[in-house]
Amino acid sequence: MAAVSLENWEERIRDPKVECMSSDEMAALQSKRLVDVVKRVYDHVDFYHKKMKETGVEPGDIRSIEDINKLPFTTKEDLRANYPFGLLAIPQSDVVRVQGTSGTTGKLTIAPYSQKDVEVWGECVARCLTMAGLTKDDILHVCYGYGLFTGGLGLDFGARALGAMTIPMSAGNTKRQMMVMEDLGATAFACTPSYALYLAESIQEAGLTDRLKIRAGIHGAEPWTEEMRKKIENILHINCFDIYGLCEITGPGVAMDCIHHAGLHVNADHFYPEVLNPATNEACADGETGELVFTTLSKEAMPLLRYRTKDLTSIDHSRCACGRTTPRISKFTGRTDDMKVIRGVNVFPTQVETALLSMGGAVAPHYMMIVDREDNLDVLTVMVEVDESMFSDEIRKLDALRDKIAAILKTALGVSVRVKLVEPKSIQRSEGKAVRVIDNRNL
Ligand code: DLL
Repeated sequence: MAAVSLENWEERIRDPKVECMSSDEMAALQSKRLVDVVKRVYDHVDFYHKKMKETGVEPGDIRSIEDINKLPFTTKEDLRANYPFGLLAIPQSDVVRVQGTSGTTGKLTIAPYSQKDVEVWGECVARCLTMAGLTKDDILHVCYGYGLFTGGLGLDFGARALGAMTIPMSAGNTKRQMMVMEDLGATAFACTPSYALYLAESIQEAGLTDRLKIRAGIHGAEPWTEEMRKKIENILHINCFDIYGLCEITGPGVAMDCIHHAGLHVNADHFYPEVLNPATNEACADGETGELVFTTLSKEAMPLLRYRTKDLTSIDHSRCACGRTTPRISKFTGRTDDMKVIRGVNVFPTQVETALLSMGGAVAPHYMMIVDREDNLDVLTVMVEVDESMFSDEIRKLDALRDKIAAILKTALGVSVRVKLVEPKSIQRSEGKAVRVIDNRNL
């Protein structure tokens, strides 16, 4: 396998007219689309009509993108209250498909799409695949699940728009995944980063690394760290890229990082991003972390105004070294609801991942956090998989390793942690989104 080359990278921009637009041109395009979408939802969606009346804002008050903060927010609870089709802005007969969240938290959230919505979605994913250096000559092996979850079909639509060959493997059966990758000569693969690591280790163990033609990995749907990216890249000698999205806005393809890995480029002509201080709802300055909020600018079936994603990030409006001018959001630290408050300290699973990967090869970055309450005190236990070579070592050495991990985690997180070392491969591998935290506190 060989990494993607940087040669002629600047030529690999799918839609330079949009992706390299000046900020004034982009603002003009966004303003035009915002005025239009606000009018559409006011006229066709009862929920927005009422909400705008309550907020005291009329479509005529929205004249440019700068007026966006006059608009009301939309939350996941609003989507649930209007489940399934209460937020449709077009006749139901013009809906061509419905996608949904992976359903890890609460009731299913669905998102209907018109024919044009599906086309825009495919086009956005095609821009992302181009960012990863893919062309129509590539063969994309998709091991995201196909179904209501947007991962499989989203990558599929993108590869189709690009003209690349798609292998719609869907998730599961790692041995078969490896066999098909080799037989059909896949040059790129797409799956969650946690499954990518598992697959990479399996490829290495099977001695297949040099027999595969993979050059790029496209990973997202869950938070992952730069350290994790480098780990997968080093095992497979490829480049990995971070793709972001959510079914309510348009599955994967909302944003993606380029070869410079300096944040994820948002397809901001279709999805207008704001990063807000969750306590005050004021806009954060560039570089400041806050909640990501999206307004869909071109969506027909279910346009959303100022949708609160609960994802935490910061924004950078400067031009990227790749030549794109689209705003970049930083790699995600997590979601507001992933964050655990443990004895008053905010803890994210990604902090554990970074700390474990900083230790070199002794531990594998497969981990699980368990939060309990004992005698009214929060107790955080981190289960860590020990590397095969360490596990056969004597108990004394394992005790020393456990103490070392506990000390590193305490410094990284700011709270004491109980570390439990477990056998290699004993933490459950997931083919979809990894479950990293079990909270037994019933808060
Ligand atoms: O996870 C869409 C997707 C599929 C994205 C495949 C990328 C690749 P949902 O199931 O609706 O959609 O979950 C959306 O997943 O709000 C984030 O919390 C999280 N998420 C998605 N991509 C990333 C990422 C898909 N690259 C929720 N980094 C979002 C961190 C991500 N978190």
